[in-house]
Amino acid sequence: MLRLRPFRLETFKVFCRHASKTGGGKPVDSNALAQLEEGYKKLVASNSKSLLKKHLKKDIFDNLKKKTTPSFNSSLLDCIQSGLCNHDSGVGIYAPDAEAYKTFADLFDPIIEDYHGGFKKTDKHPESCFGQGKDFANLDPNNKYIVSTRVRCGRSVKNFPFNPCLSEFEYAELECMISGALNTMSGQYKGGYLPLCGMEKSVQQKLIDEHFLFKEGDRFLETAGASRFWPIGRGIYFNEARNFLVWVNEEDHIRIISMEKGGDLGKVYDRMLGGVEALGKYLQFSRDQRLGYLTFCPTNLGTTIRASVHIKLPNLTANPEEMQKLATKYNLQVRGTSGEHTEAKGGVHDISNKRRMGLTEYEAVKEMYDGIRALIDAENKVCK
Ligand code: ADP
Ligand code: DAR
Repeated sequence: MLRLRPFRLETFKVFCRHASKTGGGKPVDSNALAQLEEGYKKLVASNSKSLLKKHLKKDIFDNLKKKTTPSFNSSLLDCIQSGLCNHDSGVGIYAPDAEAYKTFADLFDPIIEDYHGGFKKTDKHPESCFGQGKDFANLDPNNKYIVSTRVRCGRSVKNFPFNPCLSEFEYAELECMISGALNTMSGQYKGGYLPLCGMEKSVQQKLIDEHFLFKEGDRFLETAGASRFWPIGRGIYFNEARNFLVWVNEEDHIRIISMEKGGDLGKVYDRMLGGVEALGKYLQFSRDQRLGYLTFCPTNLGTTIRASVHIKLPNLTANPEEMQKLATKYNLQVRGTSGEHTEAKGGVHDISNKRRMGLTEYEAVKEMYDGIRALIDAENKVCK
């Protein structure tokens, strides 16, 4: 049974004011068009390796540059300004609202196909099939390689646009709805919500350094318009054991995270699944028939699951070509110790499944499981 917050007339009035202000179908203004043309010219001339540069061909650019989404008036500039400003983007595009995936499908579809290993515009993401933790043995029972294991998924709350289209009030409204649902959690999930507003800077930095809390001032998100009114509406939920966390309104409305020391992937995964189920009793999540669960970034669509290990593989690290060859073979993403766009510190890499669409939740976690086992086997072979 879904228990929504009591209807609040002022919420509805603000929503109408916001929607009327941003009602779709308005032509793109000349200033935005000029920015778009200028930014596109610079991108084409750059040595960017982003998927945006790879797939935004001139004919697609010309066909899309004057389009806007029907409900929130999001433009092509709103979608790609992060990639135009940051030529070192890996992807370079976000959806300001769910309709953008359809309005700008000619650009999103080839980028989705490229990133998610061949998910074509005619493909349909499968229905959810989560499997369960006992399907996955401990990846490192002797604690030789794996420092910690983390599994996360993202969820967007129905009837709210993504970050760049949220009003200040809607950030607060979402935070209220999500933290309200979190504060009903019991058993191993019982804990407390910490808004970023009012959080001591030293506490915030410690949580970031411990890899619990998201970083601040991400230039990719800032230039995508996802950091407006910061830190209003943003925060983190912890359970008492601090192995279940929820990020509120960072990149997505909700990131549901389970993590702990060691390699017990099954236990970490089960804990995340229980959290998703508990929150789903109070909140309605946005799910598209074809794209699966909807998120702000196209790299997170579908299952939205990233299963990762912080792992030390000194021999493979000394042989990066071999490491990358295996990562490619098993659809793994090798990142630095603090996640994307960071370097490995102390030989610790963050290695996770790369693709999230065109496979079930169980298959996405299995792909990471098989890949990490293959990396550990290779580490042993290289060492002998
Ligand atoms: P996401 O990985 O959810 O897409 P980010 O890359 O922005 O989000 O940040 C992930 C955070 O979680 C980073 O601080 C990263 O160091 C941390 N992290 C990722 N995997 C693990 C892990 N297995 N153990 C501990 N921390 C992790
Ligand atoms: N930083 C952007 C997005 C990459 C995917 N990571 C997300 N969504 N957190 C880039 O294009 O590099």
